[in-house]
This record gives sequence, C-alpha cells and structure tokens, in this order.
Amino acid sequence: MNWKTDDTIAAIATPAGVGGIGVIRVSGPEAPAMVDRLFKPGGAKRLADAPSHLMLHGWLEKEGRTIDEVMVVHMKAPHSYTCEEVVEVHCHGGVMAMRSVLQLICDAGARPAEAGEFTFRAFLNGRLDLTQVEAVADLVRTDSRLGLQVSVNQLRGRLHDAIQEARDDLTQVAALVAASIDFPEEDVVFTQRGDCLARLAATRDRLAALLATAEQGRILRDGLVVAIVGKPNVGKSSLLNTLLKEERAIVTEIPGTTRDTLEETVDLGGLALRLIDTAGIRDTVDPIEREGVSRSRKAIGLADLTLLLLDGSEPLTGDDIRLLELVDPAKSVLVINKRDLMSRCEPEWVHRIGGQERVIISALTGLGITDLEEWIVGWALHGERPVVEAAMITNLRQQHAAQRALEAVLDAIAALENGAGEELLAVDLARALEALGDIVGETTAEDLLSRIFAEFCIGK
Ligand SMILES: Nc1nc2c(ncn2[C@@H]2O[C@H](COP(=O)(O)OP(=O)(O)OP(=O)(O)O)[C@@H](O)[C@H]2O)c(=O)[nH]1
Ligand SMILES: [Mg+2]
Repeated sequence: MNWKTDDTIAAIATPAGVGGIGVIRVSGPEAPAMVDRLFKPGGAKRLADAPSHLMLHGWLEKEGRTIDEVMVVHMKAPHSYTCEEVVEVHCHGGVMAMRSVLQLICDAGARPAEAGEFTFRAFLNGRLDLTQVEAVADLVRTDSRLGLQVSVNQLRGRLHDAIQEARDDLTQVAALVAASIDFPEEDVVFTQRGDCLARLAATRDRLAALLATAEQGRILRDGLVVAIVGKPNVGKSSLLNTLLKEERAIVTEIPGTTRDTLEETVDLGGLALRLIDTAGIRDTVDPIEREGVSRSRKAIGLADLTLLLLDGSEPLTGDDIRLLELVDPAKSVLVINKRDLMSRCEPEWVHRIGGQERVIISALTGLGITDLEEWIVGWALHGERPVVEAAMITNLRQQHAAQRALEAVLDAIAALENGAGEELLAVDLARALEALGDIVGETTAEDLLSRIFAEFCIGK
C-alpha cells in the first residue's frame, strides 16, 4: 500500500447507478481551492468565505460551460471524515453527471482515490482505530438489523474503549516492572504485588469476557449459513421460498428439480440467514445430479446449521437414513415436512430417528414455519437476546489477537505468582501489549492493513 498521503484525492462516493443525487468527495489540502475555481455560487458566498459544514448552492463551470447544478459543502480540517480539508459536491445522480464532475475535479489537480483511501487517511490521522475501520467496512455491506447495530457500536468505539482500558492496566504494571528492573533495590513489583495482580486479573477477565462474544459477534456480523438438505421431492425448495416469502426457487412434483445450489439471504429476527437450497441427495447415476449431490455435501460442510428435511407423509427411506448419518446432530435440526398430508401429528417412524431436535412443518401451507424460525434464531443466539450495545469481537483477526493477549496475560500472572524474575514478566507484558496494539491497529503489520483496506469500495 504505497498511497501518498499529502495530496488531494477525489472519488464518486455514491453507487454507480441512477439516483436522485450523487456525491463526489474531495479530500486533501487543496480541496477547497480546487472546487472554488470551478464553482459559481448562486448566492454571495464562495466556498472559501463560507463557514464549515454549510451547504452552498451553485453551478460547476468549465471555460464558461456549465457542467451541473450542485450543492457544495466544505468540512474544515480536522472536523471531517479524514481529518483533512474535505469538500463534498452533491450533483445530479446520473452516471454521466457524476463522472463529468469527477473528471472536472481531477482536471483541476485532484488524484482519483483508490478504494478505501479516505478511510485510510482517517485511520492515519487517528480519527478511527482499526476496529472502527472494520466497522465502516461492515456497515457498508451488512444486510441484517442486528449486524447494523453491532457495526454502529463498534464505530462508536465500544471495542476500542474496552481494549484501551486493558492496555492502560497493562501499561501501569509494565511501568512498575520497568522501574524494578532499573532500581532493583526498591523492587516496586514486590511491594506493589497485590496491585499488579489485581490489574492483571482484571485484564484477564475483561479479555475472557470479550472472547466469549466472538461467536455471537461473527454470526451477527456475517449471518448464519443454513443448508437445506434432504432427498429429492421432500420440499426443500418450497421451504426456501416460504422462508424468503417469495417464489425464488423452482418447485415441481418431479424429483430432481433442483440441480444446483441456490443461495439467498433473508433477515430473520434481525439475523441474516444465508439460506442454501441444495439438490436432493440420493444414490444416482445421472452425472448432473451426482454433481449436485456432491455440492450438497459441500454445503453441509460449510453451513453453520443444516436443516435436514424428511417427508412426514411417507415412510423413511434408505436415502433418509444415509443423510441422518451424514449430518452432525449438534449442527442440524430435523424438519419433518408435509404436515398437511400427515394423518397423525407425528409419523410412525419418528422413534427411529433418535432424540435429535425436530420441528414439524408444512412448507406448502406455512404451518409450523414460525416455530422453525424461532428455533433457528434461538439456536443461533443460544436462546439469549444479544447484547449488541456491549463491546463485541466481530471477526477472526480481532479474536486471534485477543486470544494471544489473554495467553500472555495468563503467563504474566503465573510469572508473578511463582516469583519469576522481572525480566520474564516484562516479556509477557510486552507480548500482551503488542497483541492488543494489533487489535486497534497501532502495531499492525503493513500487509495486514493492506488486506483490510482492500475490502473497501471506491469513495469510502
Ligand atoms: N402437500 C404438501 N406438498 C408439499 C409440501 N412441501 C412441498 N410440497 C410439494 O412437494 C413437491 C416437491 O417440492 P420441492 O420444493 O420442489 O422439493 P425439493 O425437495 O426441492 O425437490 P428436489 O429439488 O427435486 O430435490 C412439490 O410438488 C411441492 O408442491 C408440503 O408441505 N405439503
Ligand atoms: Mg428443489
């Protein structure tokens, strides 16, 4: 990532489609002067004379030719997204209009921004730490209500603050240890051992509590991958359509209708469910169906949860039994379908499927679908309402770093309790502090930063 950081950059910040307005963002020392040279105000004020954050109406012109009617706003440094001089030009939201305005600003000397470059400057200038950078990326792509709340809280700095408190405690202990190494005759670690231990224990508990949020944080952020599997014709595609509340997949009475996997996302109780409808699994010689079957097996492997569909209106078959053996009971639920065709409330073979969790539904009439939806949400959240307001770990990068920090803190506690030398203690504390620094981006390696910013879109 070899981005210059002292020049002025510009990009279209709104999607490249047709919309009411389009926003061109310009950031850098020359931003106000560049836009002012092109801007013919409708009122008295030029950009340079206007107060910060005030919208001005006018026209963008080049050599006497009008390019577009616009609203412009200057956000003076450091009170902007990047902490730099920022100007936003709100023009008409057509692709041509936005491109013409961007071209005009680049002709005036701005450099087209790379994807994520505005956020990178915000990070470099200390307005966002790395957890907040990740929250920005998540906010842009989230498609669930709870995912949105988690990201907003992370952007507000909940995780940053929790990590900062842990760093403060460790820094205090590290300072005492350093003093003891420098002035052995005073041995402050020995005299303040109780205080050191208390701070380390508090940090241990804080990190353990954060790590306990990781699984839920991942599910809230990424959603839950749910595979719908079963033998042909049990009603998998019908269930997908019922959960989506739209006729997305083809449903017919012919077994083997679905040949390929189909993925759709639905918001369920604030959670993003990534539903995968699969080809019916059975022993088959048809090469296309065989391929579908192998993809279904793959879907089971990838899924957080598998819904194994069984046809309640018919006897259990060998294909059903093979599937029952294929799925992991801890990560699956048996869904007995076609309730409307069943004479009794449970099929007579139900005793043969053991004690595994089951829900009885009709994908055709919608009977029992609410029970199934509630079961899925309850399973994903362990029956608890998620505390999205609290600090939460939301991705593997944060989780691994927090894990490393916790291990180092545990080593430090053991070292202190066993009366190990201060030098050893200092090494453990440095390891812990470095891992925490990684989470917020202060000690993060360049290649990792590049990977994180590579996920951004242009204009963000
Ligand atoms: N009576 C009744 N019929 C259902 C129910 N669910 C699905 N069906 C019917 O069962 C047939 C097969 O449904 P699909 O949803 O295509 O089944 P599938 O499991 O996706 O089948 P494949 O894609 O071939 O593996 C269709 O005729 C559906 O209308 C149900 O709850 N009750
Ligand atoms: Mg199907």
